[in-house]
Amino acid sequence: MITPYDVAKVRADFPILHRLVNGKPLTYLDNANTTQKPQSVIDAVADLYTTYNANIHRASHLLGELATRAYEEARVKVKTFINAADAHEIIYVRNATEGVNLVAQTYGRRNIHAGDEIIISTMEHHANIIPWQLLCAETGAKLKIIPINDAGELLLDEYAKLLSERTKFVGIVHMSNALGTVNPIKEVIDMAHAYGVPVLVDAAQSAYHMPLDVQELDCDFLVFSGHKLYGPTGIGVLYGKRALLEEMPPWQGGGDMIATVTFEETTFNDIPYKFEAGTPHIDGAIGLGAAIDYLTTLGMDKIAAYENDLMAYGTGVLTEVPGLRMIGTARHKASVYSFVLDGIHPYDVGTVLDQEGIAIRTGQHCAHPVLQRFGVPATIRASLGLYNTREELDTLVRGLHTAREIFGE
Ligand code: 7TS
Repeated sequence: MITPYDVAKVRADFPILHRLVNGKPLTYLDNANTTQKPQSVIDAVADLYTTYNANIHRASHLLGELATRAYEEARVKVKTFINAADAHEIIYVRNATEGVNLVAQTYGRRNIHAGDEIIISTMEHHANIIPWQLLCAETGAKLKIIPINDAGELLLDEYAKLLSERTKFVGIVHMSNALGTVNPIKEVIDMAHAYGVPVLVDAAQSAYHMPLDVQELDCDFLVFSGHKLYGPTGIGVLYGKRALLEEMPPWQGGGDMIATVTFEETTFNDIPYKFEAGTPHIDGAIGLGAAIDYLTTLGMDKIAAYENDLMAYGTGVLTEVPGLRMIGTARHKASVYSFVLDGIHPYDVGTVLDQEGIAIRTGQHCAHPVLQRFGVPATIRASLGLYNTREELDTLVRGLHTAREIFGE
């Protein structure tokens, strides 16, 4: 058993983990959906409202200065967290979804035209499908889909065949929320770059499980959500290479995103502010900064090592449950178990587990096409966070046995 950090101590940092659910200790295994928050994140948000709340970038008083500083310091923390070259390449958005939509509506509208092709994969979350479908409907561009094998791995040979001079964009998920597959993202990016095609990485799932380095990956855009990264909801990040962001037109208009305004002509602010119209999610950004501090102190490499060990343990004990079929068995997988139980509807399993205080997600995980690929209408999904334990996975297995006793033949 690998113990890169003291998980009992870590669990003490998360107040919600100590509550009861339906009279049972909470077993929180719905981290792919959203993660729980350490006290330091809760305190950072409370501290803003208790001691220095003000609007940013515009107030001529001390509180405004303090709030602006905290908001911008958080941006630098994000920059360091993903190793961006420059904090100006970090744009605050609401979530990963908004990051993809921003790129589709600005970069996409300007550069993608009728007859052009956009490549995504079978295992995308809807957040990296629908924005491109909308763009295609508007421009006459076409969506091309990288197929996957029965284990839930990308078929890179097929991807190579899809790439051509017609390809104008590639959007790819780093880690699948429905299967747990971790894609060979560097290879995907390099293959696109060989055609001069920019790549957006959907890191919504990977960002909180493994170290990320956008310079090493050489991705052109990358998105993730604060709420999955042990931070607040309503804040997310779009990373973009400076040269691309500078060329992109603004998305939303309003305060803070302009340099000069007359009724005849408006000039726009520099990046990242050009893309941050209106009063932003100040407490969200500050909370995200605190979450990044928490993760950095623990160490993303240690978190990855701990979760990989836990993942292997869980795969072992789950495989022993009679009638359990794992959906997604990629060689490189992280922190997600998606499965079905023979003859029992996933929803019924979810209900039994909830009675046991076990939080998981059942359904299609906002990734309908990949479930269609596996021919299942829904799965039961348990997903790990940095605070989960082997005991909790044993609890899950006991809950599955209970579900089989109640609903099984
Ligand atoms: N991309 C991936 C791979 C995701 O897993 C999610 C959310 C998103 C994008 C969108 O994130 P949002 O914060 O903008 O909503 N995934 C899930 C999930 O698996 N269960 O609930 C949300």
